[in-house]
Amino acid sequence: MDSRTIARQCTLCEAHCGILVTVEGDQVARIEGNPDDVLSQGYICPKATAMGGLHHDPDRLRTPVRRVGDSFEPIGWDEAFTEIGHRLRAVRSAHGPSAIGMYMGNPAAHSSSVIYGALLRAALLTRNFFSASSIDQFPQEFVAWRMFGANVLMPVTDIDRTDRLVVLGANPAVSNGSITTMPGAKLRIKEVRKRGGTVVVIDPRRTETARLADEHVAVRPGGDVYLLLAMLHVLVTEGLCDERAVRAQCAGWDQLAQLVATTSPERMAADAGVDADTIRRLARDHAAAPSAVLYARIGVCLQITGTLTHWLVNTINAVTGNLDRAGGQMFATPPVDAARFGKYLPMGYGAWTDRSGTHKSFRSELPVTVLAEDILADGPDRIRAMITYAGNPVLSTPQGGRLDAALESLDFYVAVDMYITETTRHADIILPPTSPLEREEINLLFPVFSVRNNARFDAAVFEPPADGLEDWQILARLVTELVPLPARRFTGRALTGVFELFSPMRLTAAAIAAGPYGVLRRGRKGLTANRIRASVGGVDLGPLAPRLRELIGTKDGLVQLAPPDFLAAVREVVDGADTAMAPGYDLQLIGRRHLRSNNSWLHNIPSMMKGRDRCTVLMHPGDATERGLTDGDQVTVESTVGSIVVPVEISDDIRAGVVAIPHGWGHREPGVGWTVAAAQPGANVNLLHDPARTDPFSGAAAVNNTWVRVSPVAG
Ligand SMILES: Nc1nc2c(c(=O)[nH]1)N[C@H]1C(S)=C(S)[C@@H](COP(=O)(O)OP(=O)(O)OC[C@H]3O[C@@H](n4cnc5c(=O)[nH]c(N)nc54)[C@H](O)[C@@H]3O)O[C@H]1N2
Ligand SMILES: Nc1nc2c(c(=O)[nH]1)N[C@H]1C(S)=C(S)[C@@H](COP(=O)(O)OP(=O)(O)OC[C@H]3O[C@@H](n4cnc5c(=O)[nH]c(N)nc54)[C@H](O)[C@@H]3O)O[C@H]1N2
Ligand code: SF4
Ligand SMILES: [Mo]
Repeated sequence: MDSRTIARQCTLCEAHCGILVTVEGDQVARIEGNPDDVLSQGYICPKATAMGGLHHDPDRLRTPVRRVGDSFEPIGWDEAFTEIGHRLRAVRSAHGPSAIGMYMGNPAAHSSSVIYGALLRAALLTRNFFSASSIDQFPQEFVAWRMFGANVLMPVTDIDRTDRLVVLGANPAVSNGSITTMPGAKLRIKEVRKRGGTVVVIDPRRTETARLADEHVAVRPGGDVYLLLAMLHVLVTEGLCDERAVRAQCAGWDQLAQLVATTSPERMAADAGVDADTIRRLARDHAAAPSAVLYARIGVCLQITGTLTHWLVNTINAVTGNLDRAGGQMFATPPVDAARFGKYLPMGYGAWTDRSGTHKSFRSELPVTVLAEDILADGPDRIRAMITYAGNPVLSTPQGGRLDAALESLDFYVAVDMYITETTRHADIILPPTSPLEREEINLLFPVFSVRNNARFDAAVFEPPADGLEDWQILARLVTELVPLPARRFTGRALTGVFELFSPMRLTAAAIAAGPYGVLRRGRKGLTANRIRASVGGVDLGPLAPRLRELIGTKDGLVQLAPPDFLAAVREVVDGADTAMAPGYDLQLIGRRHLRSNNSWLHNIPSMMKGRDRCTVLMHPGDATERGLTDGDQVTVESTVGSIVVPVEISDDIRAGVVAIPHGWGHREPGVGWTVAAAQPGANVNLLHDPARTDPFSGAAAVNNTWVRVSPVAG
């Protein structure tokens, strides 16, 4: 049998590890790490093989399908687009552009088709745009915008050169890093210690990352804001800040110093759940290290204090002189330099609100937690039609369990997805893109957040089927269908022709040529898409270099350490009671991720489902004994808004008083859609999270730190 090996990347998570895909006949025979990859150097995690599983999955849709009752039947592309155009235009002309809502999910960011996602969004002219960003990095973008003047300026953790890595609410040993592309994070963490550096993990659970660290600090869920305020108190009052860096880079020092004058470790210790001596030591060590970096992610981002915590994280890095220097927080110089233009991008903050008037738009979108209500609540301005693209919000977002009913109540719903999922099963029509192994591209986004500057090519492993469409082609056709008749009769075909000329690959090639390494700037030696295509494993573009001055978009060109509304909110948090606490609920629920799982959508790949049940509630032995529970018992986990049943998993890795349940589970009974996942469905933890609990600045869902109670299942 003929056998061939193709180099590309695994596009399942932000690490984008280089892989070598060996194909025998028309089957993926093997997927291995590419030792020549300039960023991942041969590392892959167990999920990489799922790229093959996805491609061959019999449940993956290969043609558009139309819903008939509770099942789906295949239809042709032209028939599908004609019907979609007709239905969407009807909704828009009767109720206006905002009657069509759109949700864009996480995998959209992992292909360059995302350019066309943005185009479709613009063509819709809707105020009701939602994305996975509001259940992910929104607080970090908000902070980047307020501190550095552009939302894309979320700093990268320079893990490969730091002397002290302090990880807060992230588990890169499993997740392989996020808003810092660091494939093989585990090895990089080990390297910090090998070269004499220190690694500290601050997390209510002794995670896989904590096991690699010098020290684990089991903070109370939601305690980080107090911990960081107390660290700042020590840095300021003990004169440990890097005054030169502060003077050169920052504004707001006096207000900041005044704010933290009262947040001593002794005062903050109880709320942080960390003793005062430990906090003092953490602050002193951060200042004393030649370079040090606080790296924070989902565990502190998806909290009601998400914005405040990330502001304090960046502030501590900045005042200790660790912003924009090797070993601290830095900004990459990617081949397409999106960060340089970030400051010109309007954020549309508060340009409109959700229907209840509670949430402001941020970067012209609304938080996804309001989606169900904005469809269901009666009124002329409700959402009547939806487009979802690469998202599964029924499982991934807290909606009080109402999104199923909401999606079912729509006049029309079209999904761009390769599976019938808990979400897309409500669609009238599902449009499946070709498989990731059938597309070629150069990813634009993740080099913006990579630990080393690079450019890498994704080769197509298989020819796409003759009648297959990539995501961008589907999205382009949707844009075309939105053009009003009769104009469309003339422009429809012409537009499709124009879009074909501007494929993401062509646009990327042009942007690279014009970018910081491109031929237009550097002449014949400059970077081209063809050169990237020809380098198996990509082109290394060197270590990150300081560039804050060039990128910063604040009015005075300085890092804003003390936005007045942040200061006011901190005062409230410090003086107020814990608003999360609910009488009768005695455990704090947080999330966790597993190495063989990726949000909601790898549970249909048999190789990812081996081993014991993973959708369990992790509980401290003391808490289990108190409730008379033994390992594996089925328990009911209840919050003020919902309840689910899962098995208990007892472990002293988790702080007493805290429980952890992974998200992305709660699959359907066998029927249409995912057959493998249906055999081990798990339960949907997002039914426990209150959609009303959000970060008040960015609107991001606060899915960490929900008060729950756990009891044995009766009988
Ligand atoms: N409780 C809790 N909830 C969470 C989180 C948490 O920590 N705790 N984490 C949140 C985070 S960080 C994220 S990013 C979100 C994710 O939230 P979502 O993006 O809404 O959900 P996913 O599970 O990633 O679903 C992705 C969907 O895209 C489809 N898909 C995959 N690849 C492609 C492709 O190339 N093209 C198209 N068209 N479709 C594709 C899959 O079939 C699947 O249906 O979940 C969030 N939800
Ligand atoms: N294997 C795998 N990898 C993934 C994904 C996946 O689903 N599976 N998803 C991908 C996506 S979309 C993303 S965004 C990234 C996310 O990447 P990470 O942020 O690294 O992912 P998590 O594992 O959710 O880590 C959050 C950590 O925060 C801790 N935590 C919870 N509450 C608190 C708190 O109050 N304070 C502190 N200090 N810690 C807290 C949790 O115990 C957990 O260890 O991972 C990506 N990589
Ligand atoms: S860490 Fe795993 S899932 Fe993420 S890109 Fe690498 S191989 Fe793929
Ligand atoms: Mo995410």
